[in-house]
Formats: sequence, C-alpha cells, structure tokens
Amino acid sequence: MKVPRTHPRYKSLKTREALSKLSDEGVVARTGLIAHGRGEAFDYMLGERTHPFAERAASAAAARLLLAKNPVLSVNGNVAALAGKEIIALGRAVPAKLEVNLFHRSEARIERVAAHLEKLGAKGVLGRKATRLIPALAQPRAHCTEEGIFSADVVFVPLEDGDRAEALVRFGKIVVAVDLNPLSRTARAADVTIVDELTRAVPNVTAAVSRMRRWPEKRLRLVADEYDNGGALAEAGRAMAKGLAEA
Ligand code: PTJ
Repeated sequence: MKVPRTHPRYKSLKTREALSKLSDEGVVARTGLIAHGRGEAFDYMLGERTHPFAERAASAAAARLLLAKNPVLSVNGNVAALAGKEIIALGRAVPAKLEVNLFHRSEARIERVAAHLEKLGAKGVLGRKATRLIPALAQPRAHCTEEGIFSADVVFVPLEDGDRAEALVRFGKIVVAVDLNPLSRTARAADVTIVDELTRAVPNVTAAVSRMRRWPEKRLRLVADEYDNGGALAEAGRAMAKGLAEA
C-alpha cells in the first residue's frame, strides 16, 4: 500500500506496513502485530511524546547499563523490526551484548531475527546456541546463552512478557524494561521501566549513556539508587488518565 506523506497518521501507517512485511518474512510474530496495536493505544493516551517520567527512567537505565559488568540487550521480533538500528547503536554505546530471545521461538525464527540484525550491521549477535535455561520459567523464553543473558548482571528487556521479567528478577538480574503499559507485570517487576514508545525510548537511553559515560561510579550509583520505579509508573498512569480526560 502506498501511504501518502500528507496523511495525518503517516508514521503510524508506515510502521504498520513495515511490521506487516516483516511478519510475512517471519521476523515479527503474527501476535507481535497485536502487541504493537496495544502499544499504539497506550501511546495515543500519552500524546505520542516522551514524558519527564520516561526521561528519568532513561537516565536510570543508562546508569544501570554503565554500572553493569555484563549488560545484555534482549531482542525479540518486534524490537528487531521497530528499532533494529537503534538497539544496535545502544549496544555499541554501552557497550552491551545483543541476544535474540523469542516468545514464539523456533530455530528458524531465531536465525531470521539474528540475520535481520546482522543485515543492519550488528556483530556478535547471541542466541543461536542457547544452551542454558532461566530457572523456574516454563516457556520458550527461558532458553538463553551462557555468555549472554544467563551470566548477565543487567538485562534490558523491551516489549517483554511478565513471566520472564519476573523470572529474571528472581534469578538476581537487574531488569530494565521498555513497556507502554504501566499496569503490565513486566512494568511492575522491572527495576527500571521506561513507559515510552520503543523508537523514542532506545535513542533516549543511548543519549543518556553518552552524556553519563564519564561520570564517576558514585554518581551513577546515586542516579540508579534514587530512581523510584513505582512512582514513575504511577505518574505514567496519571499522564494517560489526563490524556483521556482531555479528549
Ligand atoms: O518476537 P517474539 O516471538 O518474542 O514475540 C514478541 C511479542 C511482542 C509478541 C511478545 O513479547 C508479546 O506477546 O508481548 P506482550 O505480552 O504483548 O507485551 C508487549 C508489551 O509491550 C505490551 O504491554 C505493549 O503495550 C508494549 N508495547 C507494544 N508495542 C510497544 C510497546 N511498548 C513500547 N513501545 C512499543 N512500540
């Protein structure tokens, strides 16, 4: 479909077209299209812009990633399709490893998502040889690599499902999530939840990493420790309620 540039929802329509194409190619799961629709609805209530609570969360996320010894960015089909280049740039900036981890998991899809990232310039993508399991998680996302998510201290999990986020926290990981739904189990389980649209959130974290890169450890720790995720989620909920009330 040819989307006219003048269409008021041009960006949204283009994104949907791209996701639909990548779903045909097997990069995005079919249910990933449903997940995207849910995200769009929440973003509408936020006025499709980044709010101060998300800026604060992005700084806390950057502090956590910079303090980590083995930070890993987990990539699923939607993340690779929506923000492949952006997640690669974040991986380079930290630096952090990229690991493909899928809910609708098959060897073929792991390969497609990894190859998609490599086509965009990613190097050393993990996930093809997942020999480990996240403990106490009875679903396909438990599969992970020894050098990646299994041994990570900080795991960045955009567009996550609640089961794995909770299992990662139980496993002792610091979890940083990007999720437009402030009510989701992921948003509540994570140490830092950025309630913002993925394509705005990831470059914001990369910018914060660049800004904070030379900060002493003590200053980074202060940002990480002072961040209040429950407070940020409550603010996000209020911002959405306000968005609706003003409709
Ligand atoms: O590629 P796979 O097989 O690993 O599957 C990936 C999906 C996304 C299908 C899978 O992880 C899934 O079903 O996720 P959920 O449980 O639907 O959760 C996705 C969450 O991300 C929801 O809370 C959405 O509101 C939120 N979300 C969707 N799109 C965006 C988003 N958050 C930020 N930015 C978005 N663009």
